[in-house]
Amino acid sequence: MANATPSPSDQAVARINVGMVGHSFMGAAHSQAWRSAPRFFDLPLVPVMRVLGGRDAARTAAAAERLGWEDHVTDWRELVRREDVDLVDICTPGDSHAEIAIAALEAGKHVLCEKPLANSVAEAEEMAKAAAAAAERGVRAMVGFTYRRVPAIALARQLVADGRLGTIRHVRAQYLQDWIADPEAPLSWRLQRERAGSGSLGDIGAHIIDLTQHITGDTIAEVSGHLETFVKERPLATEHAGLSGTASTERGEVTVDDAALFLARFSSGAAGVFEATRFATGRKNAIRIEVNGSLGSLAFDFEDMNVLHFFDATLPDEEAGFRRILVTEATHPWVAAWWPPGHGLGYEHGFTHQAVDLVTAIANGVEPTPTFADGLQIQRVLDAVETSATNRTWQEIPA
Ligand code: SOE
Repeated sequence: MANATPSPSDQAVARINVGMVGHSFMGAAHSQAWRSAPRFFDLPLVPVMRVLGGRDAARTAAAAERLGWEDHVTDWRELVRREDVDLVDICTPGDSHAEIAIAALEAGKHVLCEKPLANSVAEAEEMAKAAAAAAERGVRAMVGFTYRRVPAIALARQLVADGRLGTIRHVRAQYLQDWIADPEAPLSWRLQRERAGSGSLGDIGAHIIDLTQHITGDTIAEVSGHLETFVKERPLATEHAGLSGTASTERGEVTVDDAALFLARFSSGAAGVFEATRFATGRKNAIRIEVNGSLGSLAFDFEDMNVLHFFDATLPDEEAGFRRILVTEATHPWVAAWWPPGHGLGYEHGFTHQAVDLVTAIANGVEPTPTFADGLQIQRVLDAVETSATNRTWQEIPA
């Protein structure tokens, strides 16, 4: 059952047993989150890293040992059925999200699912339906849009919610990487439509869709998209070798976009420009967001993730200017649990905050966000960008 399981050894500390499926890049990031969350935060439920699932027995055993899981299995169905698993954490490619998440929710397990929620709107709809049914039984589901939980992003959202930017006019968002700029970089699963659903669009474009909607509290109503696949064929990847794998001598077709660009109209009337690419040579993980409102602006770049730039247009012209806020004070969200001011957080901390917020929501019996319904809405935006790019027309996002 999904309820917290009291530890036999210490009835005072409520535990939540986690089973995680997948142990590559995201699996490693989530593992460190489950490990560090109870060590830095006072949690109402202490996660126990009970069992790791992976297809290959030897590799899964090695990963379980390295990442700190008590047990390992090769069949996710067994993991989902296990009585000693309360929460299923899905860190697999998108083609298995729907099946695992729905089975887990039906088995009464809470679910954390990596982004994007699914590979299609149809799958995401099924998942959102399963999550809504599970919520009635107190079983919770959340999508892993971790960048929401970077303190500077939370501060940005707060400034907008407090009205410090006034009416939002412009939203500018870029997610820039370069790990496949080399045409000989291997054809990993992230470059295969049947595994990943789409390319830059779903993998990194989904993040900036989520972030801009999260910061502004607004939703994208309409899009006009353009997708580009610059390199149509690549050497096949040998499995399990980092983000892109190592190259084999055989070649295969790239079936996803390399770059995704789109214009967006937000429900409020704000105008958005979005760019997601893995060909921005020299940009490693640059998530750049700028929002301009009638009373001010804010700007963020993940490559300098502890900083938020804020321009307050209500100040006299002689004093106004972008202010560089170091978001490392104990009064900033989540920061008090970590280091003294100025010592900074990194990529992994967003995952820890995600684990903290998820188990806290479960303990408090409230819905964690982003919900599967939020994930479905983002999936609809992704789908609309693809349709728009194919038809060369603006495309509305269905409500
Ligand atoms: C690869 O582009 C990737 O690992 C994404 O899949 C993640 O969501 C992002 O956090 C970093 O880049």
